[in-house]
Amino acid sequence: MKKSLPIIIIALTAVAIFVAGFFIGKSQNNPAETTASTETAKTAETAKSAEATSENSAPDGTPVKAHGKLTVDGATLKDQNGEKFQLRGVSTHGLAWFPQYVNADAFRTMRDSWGINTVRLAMYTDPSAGYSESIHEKVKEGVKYATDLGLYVIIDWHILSDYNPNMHKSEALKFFREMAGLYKDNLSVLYEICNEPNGDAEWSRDIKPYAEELISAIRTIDDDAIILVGSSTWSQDIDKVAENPLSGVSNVMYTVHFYAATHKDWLRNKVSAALDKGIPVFISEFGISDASGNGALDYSEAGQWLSLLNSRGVSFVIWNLSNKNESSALLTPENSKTSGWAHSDLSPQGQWFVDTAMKS
Ligand code: IDC
Repeated sequence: MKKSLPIIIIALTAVAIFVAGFFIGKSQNNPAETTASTETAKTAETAKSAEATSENSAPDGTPVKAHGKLTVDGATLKDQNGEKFQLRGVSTHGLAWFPQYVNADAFRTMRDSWGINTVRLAMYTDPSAGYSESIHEKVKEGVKYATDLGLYVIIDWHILSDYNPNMHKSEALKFFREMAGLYKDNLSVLYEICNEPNGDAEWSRDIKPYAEELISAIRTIDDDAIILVGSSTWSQDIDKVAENPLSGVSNVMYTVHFYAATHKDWLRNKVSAALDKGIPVFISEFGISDASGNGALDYSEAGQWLSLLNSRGVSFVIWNLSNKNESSALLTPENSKTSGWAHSDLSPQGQWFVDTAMKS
């Protein structure tokens, strides 16, 4: 008994030390584990909220908040929920000629009273049509108003009298690198790289190589925004595009422009055929007058266009937000209000757009 006592004491002490060690270990491990898991949770939370901010910081209740990041799937434009989505909007006139309509109240009026979700900023690119680098500031202003209002916004490199996009390619590259740098994380922005090639500019020979170069320059900076590409004959040759589309690109759509009193079944047929082939078509400019932007409105052809676009979910943007004395202007020439227009301030085309197209 006497001999075994120290052994028992040693054994009990060992057990006590072991048990204490176990609990001390636990109590040391537990906070460490808790801290680690809290840190992980915090990091995840921070990452999530940062993601949420860069992913969708548009104000609640706005189009961009509801639809967020846009993607192209086959011929279809989709929103952040993977749902088919149609942009419906208004193009400015040339920014150098009608800068007064690029203001937050104008965009708010069009969003809230007319129901649009998109504004197109038409920046003519020929110096004779008012282009100089200083006009980039007007584009940035427009993008800011649109973004603040949760609207989508198309940055339009509006070639027209400079009919071949390669004519001002270096300026275009510089411009879109600047824009992509500013807006690569902005969910509102779409880039339109050549409004309407025309004259002898050909899709395969001139426009496609231009588009490849521009798209690659933009993609180096902004890897996923929607890019809109025009075609020859004032963006009517969607059939040529369908024969020889761009390859290895994503989130790219092809524009078709129509003026209902001039462009009828034959152009609608080309649009349908292209869509059937899986070519994503985007109407980034249209009017219901003739192609000059003036003359009588053709409501019946306009109705046929609307049926086609709505049945196929094709986006459309009407020309133009100004009070110029021409029938494609959405405002009457008499009124000089730059926002908050009454119904009577709208031209016949303006009234058709708000009452018919936007309600269709
Ligand atoms: C027109 C404007 C007109 C301007 C003219 C020349 O409505 O006020 O004088 O441009 O710059 C397009 C073009 C678009 C044209 C429009 C109507 O993209 O710039 O605007 N149109 O002609 N393609 C087909 C028609």
